[in-house]
Amino acid sequence: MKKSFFVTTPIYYVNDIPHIGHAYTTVAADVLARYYRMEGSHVFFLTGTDEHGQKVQEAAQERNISPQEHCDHMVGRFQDLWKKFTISNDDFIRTTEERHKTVVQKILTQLYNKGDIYKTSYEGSYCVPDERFWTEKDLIDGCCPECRRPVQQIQESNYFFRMSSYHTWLIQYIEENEHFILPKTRRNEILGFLKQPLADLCISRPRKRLSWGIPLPFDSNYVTYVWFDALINYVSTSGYLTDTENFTPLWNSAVHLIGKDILTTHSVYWPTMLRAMGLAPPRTIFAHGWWTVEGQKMSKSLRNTVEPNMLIEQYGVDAIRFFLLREGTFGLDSDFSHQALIHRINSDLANDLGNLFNRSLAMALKYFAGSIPEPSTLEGIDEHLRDTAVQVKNEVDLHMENIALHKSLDAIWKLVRMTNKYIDETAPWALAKDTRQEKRLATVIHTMLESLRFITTLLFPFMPTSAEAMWRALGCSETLSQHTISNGTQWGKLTTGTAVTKIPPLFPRIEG
Ligand code: ME8
Repeated sequence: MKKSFFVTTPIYYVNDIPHIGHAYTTVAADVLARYYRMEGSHVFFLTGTDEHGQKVQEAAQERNISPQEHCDHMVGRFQDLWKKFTISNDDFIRTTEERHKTVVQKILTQLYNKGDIYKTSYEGSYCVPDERFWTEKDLIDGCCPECRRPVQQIQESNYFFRMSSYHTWLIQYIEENEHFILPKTRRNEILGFLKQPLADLCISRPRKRLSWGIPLPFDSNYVTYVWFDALINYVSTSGYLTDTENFTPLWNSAVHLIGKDILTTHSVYWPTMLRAMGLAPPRTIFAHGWWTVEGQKMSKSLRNTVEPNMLIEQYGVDAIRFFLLREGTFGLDSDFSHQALIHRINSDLANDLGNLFNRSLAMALKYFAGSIPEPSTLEGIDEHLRDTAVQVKNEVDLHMENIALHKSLDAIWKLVRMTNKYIDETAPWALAKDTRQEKRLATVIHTMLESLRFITTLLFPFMPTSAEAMWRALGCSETLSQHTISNGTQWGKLTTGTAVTKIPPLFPRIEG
């Protein structure tokens, strides 16, 4: 049976328009999904939108339309952008869909009947924009610790989830499962957080205050708290309660990619909810870092949000996908600037990769009329390049396993640079001047094209459109997406005699 791989992004709020932060997580998930598909796994890649809650209700009111109309309008921005980014998601969940709401209500009923949900009266400081209660000690200067806006004193009856009863279990689970929360710093952060007492979680909102939510099946005066609704998307889409045979292996392989802003909800609320439901936690929660823009927080009020559609138009989709994952360390914060983007494109893509590709094809065309020549015995320098290519493939596998996406790109670039160096050192232009060196020239050209085939295969998850174009230009059969990684990275698979074709530069230099 095929191995399973289930990867998710957060489901994004529809009240915001997508920016590079959202694109970052989604592209990263796409890279993992494409890699595991190529590796031969059964992949389920899920993204979507979070459509309930106060902010959506208010935004719809402002526009004088119904919340559903507002969501229907906004969801297209995400779906269109993911198409432009060549995102290969297998499903797209909207929390307003029936298939989701049914599962949320079933889970609520199950936990209520089990005694894990109870009603009580509660008084506390409430942050309206964040839809969250805070205790007095959480507040900073009397304001919400997250958004720093003033809180309101509210008293009301609500339903609570007995999160506190899973406190000890959660600590033990995190301690015993090193790869559950990654990177390690985030794991330590959560273990630190769990040293404090863990309160029960308020999971309802009175309908008179918030009507745009999923009604509690056992009390129609209330709707579900948006996080209790949203987190369930990960199981409502993957067969929980509907298709156990499919669900179980998928769930055991689940990786949630998230930003560090939603670490607590994912690594405290979610596993305790799952435990109450009788399910194991996902395999891994990976919280990546935060993008700033020219050193500043991205925000609507600063008018500095980076609009991905414009970037794609200006620089090309693969350049942006590449930049997002190459610029920083996956897991730490990164900074966006046009200058940094242009620098990356010019140095890594135009100079290193583009140049390598163009000059290799040009030489195959010039010296062998574009027909891949037959190699003879490899010399030390050829073997060294071959061994590096194989080693790089193994490194990429390891880094993908650890979700160290930047390290995979580092490894691939090691091979790009090594191949450029190989060409400089073997100097095919000099060999071409000496007819006695014809066999050697054939071996050198064959070896560099073989290395390019490796590079192209390994690049596919990151830059699918460019990799496909490179694959075709190398005269390889079918499309790259029809090949497995092991097939594309087997040295010696390049077919002698097939024709390479010259293509326009994939990554033109950007001036200015
Ligand atoms: O939190 N840098 O949705 P959201 C990096 N609906 N990543 C960023 C970013 C930035 N500056 N800004 C946003 C929600 N992100 C909930 C999630 S999941 C069950 C419910 C990315 O629209 C990052 O992945 O606010 C972050 O976690 C997510 O967008 C927040 O998206």
